[in-house]
Amino acid sequence: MKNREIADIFDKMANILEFKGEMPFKVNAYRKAAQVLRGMTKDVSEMDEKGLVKIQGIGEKLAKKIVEYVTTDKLRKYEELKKEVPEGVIELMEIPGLGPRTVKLLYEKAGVENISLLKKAIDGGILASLPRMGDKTVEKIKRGIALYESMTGRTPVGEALPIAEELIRKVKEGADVARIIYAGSLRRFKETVGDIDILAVSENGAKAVDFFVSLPEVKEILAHGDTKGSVILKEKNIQVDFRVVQRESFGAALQYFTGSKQHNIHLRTIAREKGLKISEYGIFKGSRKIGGEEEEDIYRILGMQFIPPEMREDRGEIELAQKNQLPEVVDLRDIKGDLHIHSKYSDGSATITELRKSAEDMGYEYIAVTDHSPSQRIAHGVSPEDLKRKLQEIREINQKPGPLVLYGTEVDILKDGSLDYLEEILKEFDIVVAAIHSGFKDSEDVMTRRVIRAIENPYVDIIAHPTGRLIGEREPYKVNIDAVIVAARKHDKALEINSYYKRLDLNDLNVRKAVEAGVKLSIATDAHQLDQLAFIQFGVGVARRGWVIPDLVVNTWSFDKLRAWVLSHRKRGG
Ligand code: DGT
Ligand code: CA
Ligand code: CA
Repeated sequence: MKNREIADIFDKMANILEFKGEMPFKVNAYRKAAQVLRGMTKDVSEMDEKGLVKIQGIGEKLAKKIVEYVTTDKLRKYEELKKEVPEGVIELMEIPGLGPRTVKLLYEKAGVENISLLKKAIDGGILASLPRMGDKTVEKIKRGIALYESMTGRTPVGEALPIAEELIRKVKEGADVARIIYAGSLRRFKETVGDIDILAVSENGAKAVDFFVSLPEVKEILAHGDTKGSVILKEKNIQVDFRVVQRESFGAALQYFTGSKQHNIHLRTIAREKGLKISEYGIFKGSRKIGGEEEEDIYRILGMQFIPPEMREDRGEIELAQKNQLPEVVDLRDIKGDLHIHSKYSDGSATITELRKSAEDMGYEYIAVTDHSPSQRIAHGVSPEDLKRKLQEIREINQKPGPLVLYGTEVDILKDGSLDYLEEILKEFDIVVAAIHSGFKDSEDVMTRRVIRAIENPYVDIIAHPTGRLIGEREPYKVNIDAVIVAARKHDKALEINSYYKRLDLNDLNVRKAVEAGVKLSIATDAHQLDQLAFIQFGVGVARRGWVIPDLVVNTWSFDKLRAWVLSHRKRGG
């Protein structure tokens, strides 16, 4: 969607303006507009200037710019700004922890104008000698570079998926394709994807490829043949590989291009042992093709269960499928509710009534509205007085038919591991999610103690985003996750799989550890806007990658079972 393309440009413009020392209100107007654009569900290309100005956060000037980009695919002002600063400097501002002001200092005092010069300045000790640059800051910048580089060329799954879905929709509409699907790491729901792989069946492959590479989203064509087109998109510079195959090899091609590479290599070895051969064209006995139109053919003929794409990482899934012992992993359809959502009572943008309506549309039986506690000042933690109003509102809402709204909180775990509400307040909640939002730099011992003390608290049911990482932006805090898992098991508490696509926390490997220990999990979105309730699919993706069965997931349970579980903690006193 144009919205995201424009939002990215506005953010870059804000950076450049700030770097140039422009007035803060100008800079902030661009940042604010970018944020608004990202939160919108309506496509700006379908709006005119008048409609745009009506949106809060978009003034007349910015509305004009949006229209300009929609109609000309360019923004003159942005092109001009780009010429005023070196390209490398614009990239430097993308590094976590390196805002425009620090970059300006580095540029002016040390001539740092790209990442490689920055690294040299760090290694040569030049950086540490600059004003306002202690060893600690330099360390932080070093970690920021490492995070940035681990992401370069990779896109979070939550950003790649809507892009892929939109491209598929357009190809379906405009080209003659009988089948079309995304494959690769995206279909495996890996947390970041290197590129998007799309596979289609068409009677007229060359024409379908022509159509694909000519889409307006395309910035650059890397390859353009009769059966394959590779392009770079304007949005995020993400690469997309589009392949057209024959109807009779669709299944084999889908299996092949879904990967992972390691999974496929292992399958090929098994095929060879059986005197068979698999390729993107089919499964063969000698020169005779014995299957490949459907993906299921491959696994069946190899003598194993069908393996869900998310599990195809060669982490033992093939051995289990051969023994018919593959776990039946949780599915989106199993989810009965969302136990971590923010409303207007704290920093969410929706009312409880609006949230309930969306939950109903999603077919949920219940949702928990879990606003922040008071120590989260920036996030407008809810005061004890406002909690009374909130509880009253929820009781009234629950009188009307619809999903049950649970009175919840995301309470802060304080420095010493105690909670940010007193017991008499905590005991009123239907469900308590506890989380760390401060002291990220504390030692592993301190952090682990904090989390475990929270787990031991009888009022805590779920630990939210247990490691605190933000993909490409912030490392996890130091916490001994094995010890946390042991404590969660002992006290029968759940660990969250936070589905916000920059968190995905616990990650797939930690989820797998939790599953092996028999620890319960909550797959929740941490939604701050209505449309973020749909992020649940990313959490389910992580859960499937971690081999989670539905029984372990507390929000696949009926409300009665959930309620009994919560009460059991309080009864046991821990
Ligand atoms: P990515 O894009 O880096 O996130 O990861 P993938 O898994 O999407 O990798 P990609 O796009 O390079 O290739 C898509 C799939 O195609 C990959 O998962 C497996 C298959 N594939 C590609 N190249 C090879 C190869 O050289 N050998 C094998 N066995 N499979 C390959
Ligand atoms: Ca890929
Ligand atoms: Ca690829």
